Amino acid sequence: LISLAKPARMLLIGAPGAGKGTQTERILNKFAGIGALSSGDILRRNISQKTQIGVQAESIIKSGKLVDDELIASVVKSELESKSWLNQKNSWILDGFPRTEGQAVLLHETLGPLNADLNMVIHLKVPEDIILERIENRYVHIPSGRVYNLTFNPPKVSGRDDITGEPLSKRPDDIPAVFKQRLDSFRDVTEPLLEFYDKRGVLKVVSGISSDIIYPQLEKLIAESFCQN
Ligand code: G5P
Ligand code: MG
Repeated sequence: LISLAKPARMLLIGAPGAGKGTQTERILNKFAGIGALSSGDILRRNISQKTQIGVQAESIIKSGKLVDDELIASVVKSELESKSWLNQKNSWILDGFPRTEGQAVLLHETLGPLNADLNMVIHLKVPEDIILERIENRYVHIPSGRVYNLTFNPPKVSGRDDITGEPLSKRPDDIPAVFKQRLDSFRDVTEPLLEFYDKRGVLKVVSGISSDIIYPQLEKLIAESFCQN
């Protein structure tokens, strides 16, 4: 594992199925001392545990729409608090939050006063026409957020998580009609966020048709930005 010389507070932005979860896992396997939070994983855990937040979010997620900015911002903020990541020292990756300008402003209200704003926002740019196939073949392990694909990275035992052996499930929003709505949300409200972060000088772009092409670009960016003094 490679150590960081400076704290990294990163956000991954990408279309549904672009590989945010996949790349997060690869980064954590390469660099020491980085944590990660996926807003979608937090919501899915809440749904499976039938919490009040889960009950509120379930039908929205199923429809492919976005949950309310204030709701997701407060959920992520309490996760950051409970992990003691609200400081200048810790390094972490946010996967999937913020994904609207409203959410970006809410996060800045939390991090700005701590002098701990995001210092790298990475757009994972993948052609839309190849990602539908990916999510149709996706299976997830809800407790951990680990993600599989029947062709790209199949589980060792069919239908079971590699680490725990627990059953995998299909996400209810991984069907073509809902995927289209998720892509629309991405184009309408998340893509404009790229400009917001570009103006603040923290935006980087990596692109390619496969996660294997994108990952080396990501690794290089992180190594160059955070591993040298
Ligand atoms: P999520 O959970 O954030 P999305 O739609 O943003 O969901 P998703 O679908 O989780 O993003 P990903 O993480 O970018 O995609 O992609 P992934 O899981 O790593 O890869 C997709 C599949 O492709 C996997 O099966 C993987 O194995 C495979 N794969 C990866 N690379 C390759 C490759 O190179 N080749 C091939 N063949 N396969 C590959 O959000 C879900 C919902 O939660 C709510 C919303 O309702 C949202 O729709 N939500 C929020 N609402 C408001 N604000 C927020 N901030 C919210 N966050 C979540
Ligand atoms: Mg994901």
